[in-house]
Amino acid sequence: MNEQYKSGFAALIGRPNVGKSTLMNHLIGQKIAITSKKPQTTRNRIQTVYTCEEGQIVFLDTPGIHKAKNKLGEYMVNVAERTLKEVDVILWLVEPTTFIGAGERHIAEQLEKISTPVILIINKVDTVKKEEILEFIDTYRKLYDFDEIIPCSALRGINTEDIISCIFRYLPYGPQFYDEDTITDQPMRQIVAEIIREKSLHALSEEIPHGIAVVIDSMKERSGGRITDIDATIICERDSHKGIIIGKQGAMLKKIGTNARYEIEQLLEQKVNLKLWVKVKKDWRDSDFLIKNFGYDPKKLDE
Ligand SMILES: Nc1nc2c(ncn2[C@@H]2O[C@H](COP(=O)(O)OP(=O)(O)OP(=O)(O)O)[C@@H](O)[C@H]2O)c(=O)[nH]1
Ligand SMILES: [Mg+2]
Repeated sequence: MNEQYKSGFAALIGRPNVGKSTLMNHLIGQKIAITSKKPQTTRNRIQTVYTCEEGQIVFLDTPGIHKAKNKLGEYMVNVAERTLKEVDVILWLVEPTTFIGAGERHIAEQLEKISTPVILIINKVDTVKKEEILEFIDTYRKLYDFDEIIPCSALRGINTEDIISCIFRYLPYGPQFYDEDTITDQPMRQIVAEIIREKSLHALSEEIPHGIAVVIDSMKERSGGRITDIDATIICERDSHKGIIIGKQGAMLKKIGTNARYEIEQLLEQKVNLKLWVKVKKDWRDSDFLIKNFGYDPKKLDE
């Protein structure tokens, strides 16, 4: 074994909306996980790979840990909490604040049960005064015995290089798991579905976005290879939501489609013909069968 090369797994955990996906995208230098202002954006575990001369870090972005209100929520929290046990180092992201809520205490309790090293990342420091940061560090230090504490801004790229070198300190020597071109384990169809969900999250106001799932019905490259046809369905929970997603004379759906198509074209590096449909599946987030059908399969966690 190469005694210089390090490799291992780093999990990003924390409450919803603290910036886990934003930070992971920033660290690997590519947008793989979708992000939004709305909490509970990430629903599945998303694996990405960072490779450099020193070694390889496999990042696992997880859904925000929260009080689940339905079966989909339970699934999401389960994904996040199970990930804790399977990694070499944990990056726990928090808001820059001196207020520690029940959500943070719950996470601290989970971490007490395991011995994995924990790096506290105080994110979004671009939104606070520099002088305040020491106070935040002091507050969090009382909550848990962290191995390291790093303040940063994932959005502005402040202090994020320190995170990489810090992670390597906690990784074992080991082989390169993936070739250096590998960025993610997410299938292309999945990334495309997520882009459409992200654009829906961005375009729609409160309440509705949480009840949305996106399914790719078909995705085919035309012969000649310069254009891909994609048919996708946005699933929502109520007839009234369907009306809002479609919008006046289809304006909302058109906006979501245009924004998604633009980004999918960048990703696939070719023209895309995107057709979107909207379907109602009442209360799908509480149906074991439907949540599995839409890609949130508890069995997959055992793979
Ligand atoms: N000002 C500021 N905003 C940030 C920073 N990092 C993330 N954000 C914003 O915070 C919001 C949530 O970011 P996400 O990356 O989606 O958060 P998340 O923790 O993955 O959220 P869930 O997937 O819902 O658990 C987005 O609007 C981001 O642009 C930061 O360093 N500074
Ligand atoms: Mg996320």
